Amino acid sequence: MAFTFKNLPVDRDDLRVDVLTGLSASPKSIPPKYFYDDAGCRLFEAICRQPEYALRRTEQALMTARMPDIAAAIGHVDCIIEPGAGDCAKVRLLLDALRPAHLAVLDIAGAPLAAAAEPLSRDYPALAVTALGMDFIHDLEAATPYLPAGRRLVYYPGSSIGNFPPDAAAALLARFRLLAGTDGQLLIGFDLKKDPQRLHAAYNDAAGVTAAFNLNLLARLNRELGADFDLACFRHYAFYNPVAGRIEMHLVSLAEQDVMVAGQRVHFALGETLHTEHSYKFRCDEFSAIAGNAGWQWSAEWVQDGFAVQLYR
Ligand code: AVJ
Repeated sequence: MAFTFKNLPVDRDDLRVDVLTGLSASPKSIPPKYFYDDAGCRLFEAICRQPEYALRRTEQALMTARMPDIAAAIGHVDCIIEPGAGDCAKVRLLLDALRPAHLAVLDIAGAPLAAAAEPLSRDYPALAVTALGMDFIHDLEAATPYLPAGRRLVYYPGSSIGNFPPDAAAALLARFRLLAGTDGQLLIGFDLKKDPQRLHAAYNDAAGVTAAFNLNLLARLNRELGADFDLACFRHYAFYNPVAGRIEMHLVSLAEQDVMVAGQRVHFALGETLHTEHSYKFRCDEFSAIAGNAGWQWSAEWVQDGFAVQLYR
């Protein structure tokens, strides 16, 4: 039925500025959100099919198996809001169970989001769908004029929250309260701490798909910023850091080399790392402490095979 798409202005030259800033820092780093160009999105889907990477499959299995209970705990909602909705596949289970009148999906990649969200308004004829192409990490407030009144549920699945260090995660969850409004709830999925060998294997799959995903970041910079990274001169290196409670992904320089990026010369020493991602793993109590700092009150949780979904008010 009703479908609305708005591309809200992103008032920053994100990729160029963020990459040049990250490459001039020490240690060098690039924010993980830049993994997800078209090739990166396809590679991430391929990661989710690898036997070692169970995160997506486990969350789907949990949501399917426990949905009656989850829906009962949530109760009636008028609007579901999903930041970072991407292909809009995950929210369907919730739409089936909760039958809200309104769905708002937000993503930095506006055009693919609109393409994924439009079919939802056909498949759910009573549902009003609003797709907002926007940078919800830096400018969440821009979404509020497009959200209907009533009881809202913010849905943040997939352990995306694991990309943020605990302080930044708490800050983002605090901003989600703006989306939820008064009386709102938050349903969030995250990966649990588990056997470090299992974690290690999940980010070092035998087929090399995670390595290709990591290296695609350099290919993207070659394509979009006219950079000249030689992908054979960097090694995918991912490991679980149990002190920090996170997977760290790096691209380690195999030689001393200079690379041109957006017209600037960037020097890499032999063995120097370009840090590309943190993927934090939590215990349930650790996560509820973070959400508690953000002003959310724990109300229920579901755990299955090393993955957790928690509900907050
Ligand atoms: C999309 C952030 C949940 O951290 O597991 C997968 C991204 N990186 N393999 C994760 C990712 C390497 C993924 N998240």
